[in-house]
Amino acid sequence: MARLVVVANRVALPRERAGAAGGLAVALREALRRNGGLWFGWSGELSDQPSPTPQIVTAGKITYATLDLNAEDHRAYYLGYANSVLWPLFHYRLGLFEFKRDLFAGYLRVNAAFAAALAPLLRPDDVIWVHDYHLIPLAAELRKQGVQNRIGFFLHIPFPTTEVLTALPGHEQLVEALCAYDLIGFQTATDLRAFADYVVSEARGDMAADGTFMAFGRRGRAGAFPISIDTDEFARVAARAAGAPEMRRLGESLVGRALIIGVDRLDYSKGLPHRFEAFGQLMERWPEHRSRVTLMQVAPPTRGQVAQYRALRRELEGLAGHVNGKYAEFDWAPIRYLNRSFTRTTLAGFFRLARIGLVTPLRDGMNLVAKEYVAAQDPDDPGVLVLSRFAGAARELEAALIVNPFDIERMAEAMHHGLTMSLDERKARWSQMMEVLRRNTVVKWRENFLRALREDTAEKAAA
Ligand code: ADQ
Repeated sequence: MARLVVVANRVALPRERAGAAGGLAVALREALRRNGGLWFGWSGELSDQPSPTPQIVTAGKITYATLDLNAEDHRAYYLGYANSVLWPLFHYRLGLFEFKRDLFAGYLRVNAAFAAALAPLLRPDDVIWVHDYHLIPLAAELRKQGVQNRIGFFLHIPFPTTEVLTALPGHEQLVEALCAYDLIGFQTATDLRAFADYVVSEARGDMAADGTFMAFGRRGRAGAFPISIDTDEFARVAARAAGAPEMRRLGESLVGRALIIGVDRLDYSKGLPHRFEAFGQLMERWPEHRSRVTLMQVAPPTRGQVAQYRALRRELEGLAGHVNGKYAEFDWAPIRYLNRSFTRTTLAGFFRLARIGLVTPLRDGMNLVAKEYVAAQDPDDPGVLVLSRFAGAARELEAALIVNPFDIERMAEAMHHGLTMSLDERKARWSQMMEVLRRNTVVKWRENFLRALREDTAEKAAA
């Protein structure tokens, strides 16, 4: 079978500890190992004069090829266009996106440089799988380099509706570049529909029911491929973690109080201020929960160089301080707010201890924390997932308590409902969600995507 080439902004290098890699990195590595593979992307390093040829590291059957960025490209491509333009816009935050032409130019420049560095490493029958919004123009740039291989793309974040997307200057150029892929994967049917609408109403193209599209003179296929987790493995890790010293410490510190847990990157898409306010309302409207419930929010800072992220951090510190100042007792603080990360194993253990998993993004491609929380539960005493309707995961985890994160009152009610829910109802809801997660794992996701990408290859060859 053909070699697989994975391209992503960041490369999970082999020196990163096995336990630290998430389910996605593990699933991709497995696929690369199978027939030999190449993982290509940014090294995560900055240098004054980066070499245009990648650094190569080989580990077993996998070759890792990485490029450094210079400070200007990092500013324009990564901090700028990817994270201050596409990220807010694709998460429906028109008020936060800051378009400047030089950022778009930097984005295209880095994509072109990546393509120029990758092209010489490719073999004619390689299948190429590109990941995420940093690299939308990569296929178009590879085509300019004469690359004719099958190239697939998976978008990990939402694809916005046409009205939102057209606010982006140069949206035609971006979507035209996207259409250079042979297969475009989205997280949900909603994202796929948004893309189809753009193709038909803006690009005046065609899209058939099977996802085949014709736009900008290019034919391709698009589909929904909801990403997931390694369900059974995560459940095993959580069960094993239950006996670890951290869990004992957490358990002891709670002295019988119920735990509500939130685990997110510190990002404005995750709806953390709304969540803290809703928790404040829970304390206000149901005083019986005071001194009996603790919200633990784990949120390590990300993208600290972007102003909006610094502002969010300050806002959350203020909100947590406000709720704690109002309701804390000398032996109890309502909110434990931790700006740090934990290992996957420790998080899995925390999830299992928590009566409620609070996953309330304002917009999220999928949200794997929701799935991990469910997988981590004790089948005999499962907790309750409170889940935003705007997370891709809500399409699959219908047995969660689904909330609109803009409706603070309703979120507080959902927490109250979760805290008072009968064991029978908790078990029934959890079993339904677990069934979904056992059916659709990260391995299934990977296989479905690669099958679709390769199927087309076979069809082409037969034609
Ligand atoms: P993220 O926005 O990072 O990912 P999410 O899917 O929730 O969001 O998390 C990805 C992984 O990071 C999970 O395995 C999770 O456990 C881990 N993680 C999150 N917060 C953490 C924390 N505080 N400490 C340690 N680990 C943490 C993007 C999209 C999502 C999409 C994923 C995968 O924004 O919508 O689900 O990619 O496609």
